[in-house]
Amino acid sequence: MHFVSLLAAASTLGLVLSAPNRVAKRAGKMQWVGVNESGPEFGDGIFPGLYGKDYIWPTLSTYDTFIARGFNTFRINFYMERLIPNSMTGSLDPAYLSNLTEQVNYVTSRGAYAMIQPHNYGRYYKEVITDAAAFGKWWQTVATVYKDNPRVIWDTNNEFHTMSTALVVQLNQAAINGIRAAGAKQTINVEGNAWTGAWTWTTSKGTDGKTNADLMGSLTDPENKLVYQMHQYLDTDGSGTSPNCVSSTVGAERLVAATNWLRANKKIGLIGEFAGGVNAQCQTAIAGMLQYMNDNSDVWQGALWWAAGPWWGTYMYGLEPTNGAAYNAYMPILQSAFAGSGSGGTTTATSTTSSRTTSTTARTTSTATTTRTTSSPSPTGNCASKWGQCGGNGWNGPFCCVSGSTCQKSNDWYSQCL
Ligand SMILES: *[C@@H]1O[C@H](CO)[C@@H](O)[C@H](O)[C@H]1NC(C)=O
Ligand SMILES: *[C@H]1O[C@H](CO)[C@@H](O)[C@H](O)[C@H]1NC(C)=O
Repeated sequence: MHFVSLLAAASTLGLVLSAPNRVAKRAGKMQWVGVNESGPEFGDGIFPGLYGKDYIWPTLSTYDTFIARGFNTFRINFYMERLIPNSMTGSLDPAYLSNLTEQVNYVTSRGAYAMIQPHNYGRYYKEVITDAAAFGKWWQTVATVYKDNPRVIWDTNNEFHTMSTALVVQLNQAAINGIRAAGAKQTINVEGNAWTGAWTWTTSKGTDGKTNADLMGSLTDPENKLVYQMHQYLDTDGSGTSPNCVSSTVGAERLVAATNWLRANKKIGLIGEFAGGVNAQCQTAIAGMLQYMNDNSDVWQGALWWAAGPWWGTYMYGLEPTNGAAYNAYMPILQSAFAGSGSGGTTTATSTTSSRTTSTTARTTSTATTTRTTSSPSPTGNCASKWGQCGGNGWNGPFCCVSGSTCQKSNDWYSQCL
């Protein structure tokens, strides 16, 4: 249906960057649109790992670049083991938490959503998590920290796979219960088995012979704010490891079965990871997928590109501003599809409404370089600059703020100049 308009949009891509106002805004209808932020989840299996060597935090200023272009949701990838080491029922690592909180507060203070996403594939120290109660406790501990921030979104875990679907359901339910037990009322993204693939939602079986469609609909939430997060890549096997897309229409096609399931079960969905290579066929396929989601916004409420982050180097899907391999080719398409979506993108955080968020995770054949490029707000004189950290457990930096901002406590681990 929209193929013609897509081609028209594609043909104007060259103009979009230089003259954005000449391109009619299409009405984006989704709540949560944005990108995955990578870095903290690098160094898989190296726990706790070393900051600057094994992992890195996203560069704070890149959030502003995206927000200015209509993105309102950031899926922040990290590891459960680094945030709560030793055991899932243990306590938070104050230093890692402080850095995560800095990211979360930076994003939400700008009116965007921060999706808290343990990139763990249903594993803790590489073992499939079978203790649902301990997993629920992990979530209760984490949710307690951010329960009062209305722009936080929870994502139970990245891409459960190669396990029992019934167990995946149990773990998701334990996470929901733990988050609610903490008193947190924000939106929760749940993820399915089989890498939470949208195109295989109704067909891929877990080790118990059950598909996500068979069992995931039974999850319950007293707040009624569940979002079913699925992932979708457009290469032959859907793994997101090739720059090629199957066809120019594969994006929309791969969402049809999941769309029908969501609608039949009265659920809301979000594509937490998607991407295509830098070529015309993929660009058309991605634009088509986003158009399809906007057209079916009764069930699709979010889309997050995979991925930005400071260490992607020349990675084919890298969206890091402004020299990521996919940045120039895909920002106009994403901006066009996201325009008018959600309520983010403002520069002040005033809303007290709770929100749903989207999350995407992706697999990466990570060839991370060890270039370190952080550009968090730097202290001015002896005081922290606006948006900077100005206190919290374990904080060694300035405790005062430059004039025009005041130090406000977010929680025991983080105070920020606002
Ligand atoms: C937190 O970030 C700072 C840089 O902002 C870095 O020096 C420190 O090592 C990081 N700590 C952790 C645990 O990530
Ligand atoms: C996304 O990142 C994770 C870990 O960083 C990796 O395992 C996965 O393969 C990546 N996805 C893609 C499509 O590159």
